[in-house]
Amino acid sequence: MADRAQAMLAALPGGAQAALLHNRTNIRYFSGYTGEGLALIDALEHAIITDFRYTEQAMREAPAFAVHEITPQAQHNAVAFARVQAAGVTTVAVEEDALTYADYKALCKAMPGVTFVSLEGVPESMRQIKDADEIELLAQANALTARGFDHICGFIRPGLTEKQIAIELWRWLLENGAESLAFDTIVASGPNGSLCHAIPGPRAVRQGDLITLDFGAKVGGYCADMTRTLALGKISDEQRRMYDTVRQAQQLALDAAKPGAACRDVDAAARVYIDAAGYAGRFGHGLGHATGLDIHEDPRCNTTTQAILKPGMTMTIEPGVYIPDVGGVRIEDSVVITDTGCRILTPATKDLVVL
Ligand SMILES: [Mn+2]
Repeated sequence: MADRAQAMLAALPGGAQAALLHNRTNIRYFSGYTGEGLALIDALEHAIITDFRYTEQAMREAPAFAVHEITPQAQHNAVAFARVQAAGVTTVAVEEDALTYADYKALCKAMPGVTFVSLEGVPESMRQIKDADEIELLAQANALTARGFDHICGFIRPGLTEKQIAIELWRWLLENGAESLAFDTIVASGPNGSLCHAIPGPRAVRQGDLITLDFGAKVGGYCADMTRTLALGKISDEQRRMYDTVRQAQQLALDAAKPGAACRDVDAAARVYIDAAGYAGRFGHGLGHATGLDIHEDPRCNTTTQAILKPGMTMTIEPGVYIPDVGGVRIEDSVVITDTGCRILTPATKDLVVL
């Protein structure tokens, strides 16, 4: 992690000699610290600035960082100003998407004479390429998530509500190694399946439903993301055709996901197929996104991105078809881009599971 801070210092834009971080994910990425506060990284010192509630935690989680505790007289920005002056720093880079306008005004007032420049997404760019340790944690998180899918397939039966199914998934994942869930679980049954981000509700699942489950465990801070749509009892020919279409589209996108590929082309590999199958306009979201410490990271695979896939990126591949009043199908794997293609991190079948 010390290497990461050094690498960021070497890449600071605008002549900045220090980075003052507000984004908690970035602070964790560089230091290991997961609590509230600021991180100030310059050539003299790598520091966490926090309050009494978190001091001990910061010292445990970020052994390579100095920990400075604020006082009633010297709050976060004042402590940062003292450290900046000690280091002889005159230009500080900040994350322009992590500060409110009020934060920025307070910072300028507390640090007179200091010039602030944008960090220009340097941490987020670094975070796009995962190292071996990060990929291992993502693999563990996704393997656990896939086991959760096996469990829930043995649990679902007619009469259970979407919410009961979501609670059981949450319970099982937490009892089996997840530190938390990576995001709010989606359980969308029957006609609710056309809502891409449906909130699990009181609807009881029944024979003839397609049920979409989108969920993920968090392990070591890293977020898994998988989706499967399964069938409860006998489904119609049209539901089956939706499933087969999405499955083939997902495979085409997996085949296209390799280093050097334009994310837009990977999206198109699935989208062209879905459109040609008669579902034009029914796949209304992007194909996928990067995952890491945050569930949604850059790059994205969609119709407008300019991004190019590189080895070490971890992406979701998640096409879907959504038809109001009928339902929906989505199939999602998490993958890591390798030197030659991509490796699926989601060890779960994509044959239609019929319960
Ligand atoms: Mn996703």
